[in-house]
Amino acid sequence: MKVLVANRGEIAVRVIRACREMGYPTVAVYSDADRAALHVVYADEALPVGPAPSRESYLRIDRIIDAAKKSKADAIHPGYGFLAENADFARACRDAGILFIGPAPESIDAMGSKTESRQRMKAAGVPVVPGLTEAVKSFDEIAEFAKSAGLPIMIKASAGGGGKGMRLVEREEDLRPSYERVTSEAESFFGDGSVYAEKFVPSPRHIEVQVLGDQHGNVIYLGERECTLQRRHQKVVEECPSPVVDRELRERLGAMAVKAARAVNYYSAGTIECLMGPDREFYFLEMNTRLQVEHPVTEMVWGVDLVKWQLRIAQGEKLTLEQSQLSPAGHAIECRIYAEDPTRKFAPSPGLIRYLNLPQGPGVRNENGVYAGYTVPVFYDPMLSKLVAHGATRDEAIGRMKRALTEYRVEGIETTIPFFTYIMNDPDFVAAKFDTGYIDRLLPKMKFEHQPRAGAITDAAIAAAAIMAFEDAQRVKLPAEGESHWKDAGRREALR
Ligand code: MV4
Repeated sequence: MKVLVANRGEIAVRVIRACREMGYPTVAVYSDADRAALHVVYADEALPVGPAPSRESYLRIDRIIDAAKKSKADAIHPGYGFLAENADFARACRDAGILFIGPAPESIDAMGSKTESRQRMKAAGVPVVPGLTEAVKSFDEIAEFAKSAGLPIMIKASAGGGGKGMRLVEREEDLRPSYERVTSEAESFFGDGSVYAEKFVPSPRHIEVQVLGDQHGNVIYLGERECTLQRRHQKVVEECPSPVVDRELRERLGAMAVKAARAVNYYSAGTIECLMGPDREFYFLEMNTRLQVEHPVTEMVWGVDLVKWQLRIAQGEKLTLEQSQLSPAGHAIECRIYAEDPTRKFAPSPGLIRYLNLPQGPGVRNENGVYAGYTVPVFYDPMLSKLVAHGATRDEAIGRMKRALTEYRVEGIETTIPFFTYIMNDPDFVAAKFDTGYIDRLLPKMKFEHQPRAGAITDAAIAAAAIMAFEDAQRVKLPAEGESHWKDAGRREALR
């Protein structure tokens, strides 16, 4: 089976690695900005798919399918983002006789709408956040819900997800303006202005459950991930297992997730996102019908290669993993290392990576999309790598992460490495005392030690090397006629 990877960066590299381990040749696709990207270097073949903006390249279904036909690829892995949750893309693959390495388009569709997924989950007996399951026809229905359920409520776009198109309403006078705001945002973001409302869950944690299903009706869960630490709805640190989930709760979460996946005939790797209140009540939020960025923490703890399973499942293989045989071992933490400057409100810091030293050693896994000498382009998400630390306990994983962060060196661009060092040393993080407001409360407190301008160390090293080379050239005398270079060198050595 020849696999085209319809993505870039670290996730394309991750998929190419799984393919190579299984003996499948790979085809990379690249935009004009990505000719020299790492995924292009690692794939067996590479084809261009258009200009730098992803709208004109990585998001072009027609060009990706053409590239697959041209390279005679049998299958396409979409990675995450871009076309990964686009049911039309999954259908286009099906129509072209190409295997889509992911779930059926019908499952993607069912989970793509918040109102439809809430209906299906409710019918299947999966707990959803109390609230409406149909988009409202007018503001009056929102007002009516607010009255019966009580404030605060959240107004959310039916087509939304991942934090886009939603608003918290705490006061009655804000109801109408918020409704109008979410409706117009939903219209412009998703081309679908329909909205609904649900009760607000205060101080929640974001806990998600990994599932794996095959095309024969088998579904298993691989525990949960703690993804509460977010900044502007972007995850920052993820861990497996969640420090607040014990075995009994894990089994209940797992049973819920399997039920949810079965309700949409799910196969491949998928994730059930939940909100969990301080009382540990949990509610289905949405399902991500793809491989997730943070999948490595689950892989490290559950000992399962999720990408290889996606490849097997897509070809119709049966899941041979059995729930009763699976258990978590140890603890894993992931930090998303970004080309952003944490001292300048996380402004993107694209540019040339002049020097790179990646952490290694016991319990460390690095999922990297870049290399020394590579220029981080301005066009895409500036994630450089995912640094994962695994240990027997959470404390050991934190210790390893802190150690790995000290080894990590990136010069030429700014990164979020100092931000993670700060988090790993924060007593509340170490005590696992956090909710979704943690990062916002931490940022104003954060002070970074002064660090030399990125690149300054390299500049100094180059200058020092030039001076030494110059001095060396002055010192070395040509040997006298007939004298051996070796003898001369030996004498100089002896004189030192
Ligand atoms: C909520 C909520 C509280 N109550 N829904 C944010 C992302 C999107 N997937 C759902 N989100 C939330 N929905 C109700 N009914 C709080 C959030 C929320 C949040 C959730 C997970 C992780 C970080 C968050 C940050 C702010 C708000």
